Amino acid sequence: MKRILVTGALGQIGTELVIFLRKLYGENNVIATDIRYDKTNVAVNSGPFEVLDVTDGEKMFQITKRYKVDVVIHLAAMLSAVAEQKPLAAWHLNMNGLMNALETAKELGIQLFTPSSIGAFGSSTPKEQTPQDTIQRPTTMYGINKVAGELLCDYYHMKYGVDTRGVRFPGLISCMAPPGGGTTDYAVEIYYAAIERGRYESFIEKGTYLDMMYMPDALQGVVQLMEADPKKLKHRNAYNIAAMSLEPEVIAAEIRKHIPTFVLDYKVDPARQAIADSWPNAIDDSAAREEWGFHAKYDLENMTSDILEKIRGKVKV
Ligand code: AKB
Repeated sequence: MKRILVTGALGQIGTELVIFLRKLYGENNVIATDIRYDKTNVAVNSGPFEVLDVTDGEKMFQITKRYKVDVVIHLAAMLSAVAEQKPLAAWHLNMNGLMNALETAKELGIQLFTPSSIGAFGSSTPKEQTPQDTIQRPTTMYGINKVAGELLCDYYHMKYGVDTRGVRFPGLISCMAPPGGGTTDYAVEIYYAAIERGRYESFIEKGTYLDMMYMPDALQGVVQLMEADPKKLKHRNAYNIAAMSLEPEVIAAEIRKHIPTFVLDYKVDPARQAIADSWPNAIDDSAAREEWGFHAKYDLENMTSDILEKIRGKVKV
């Protein structure tokens, strides 16, 4: 990757990815874009930034061309819980935004990364060690968008030779920018609540296992996949990647090693619980390991120590 444009750069992944990429490829070689402008966000004030609504295909094309971009990392999307509340808006943003990114990549002959998700699976998918290639009949609008997105990326690669690549992200845990409207957001909130209040009320039910990953592993994965030898990529548009399968009590027990008085309560949100129940417990990421060497470094123990220390440093208790 030489010159990279990131959409949705002020989101949970984008904010950290832009900083990570600027360190690797140079500040001026990473163009951050987002629908909103926030001068306090580090992605805005550490290098080039453009306001971009990804449903505006012409503007996306013009910015990408003007900056002589080699790679688009298309992150702008509506997450699972909000997409269930606003299915038409989700379809509009998630699908038209992706189509614009694909058309831009096709017209300019450049690479495109876009993430899929564990949300691309559904209740009829095997729940344990979910294979790379398996049944994908999601029951959420977000999941339908993700499956359609995986197929569209395959189509643009096969038909037009676009170098499309992607992973199925698990829930991502981080503390630089908050997640917005996802089902796995509880796993971020719990750490803030532990530091700020010493207790948390989970909207996801006890015993609900979902794949999670600490952000540094996700960022490393994006770069590693984009730099991988294309000849080795048999599943280029949506590799399962995994780090840990967690449920609320397991996270709480780990937090108690640092904050022994931490209390976890439950106030389950039926809408988000239904989404979580339709997703796998733990996915198999052997294709990503074999084809491009993915390997998550963080487990629950080292992630928890790291994130608690970071949140302590930024939150006034
Ligand atoms: C969500 O919960 O919607 C996302 C995801 C797993 O794709 N974090």
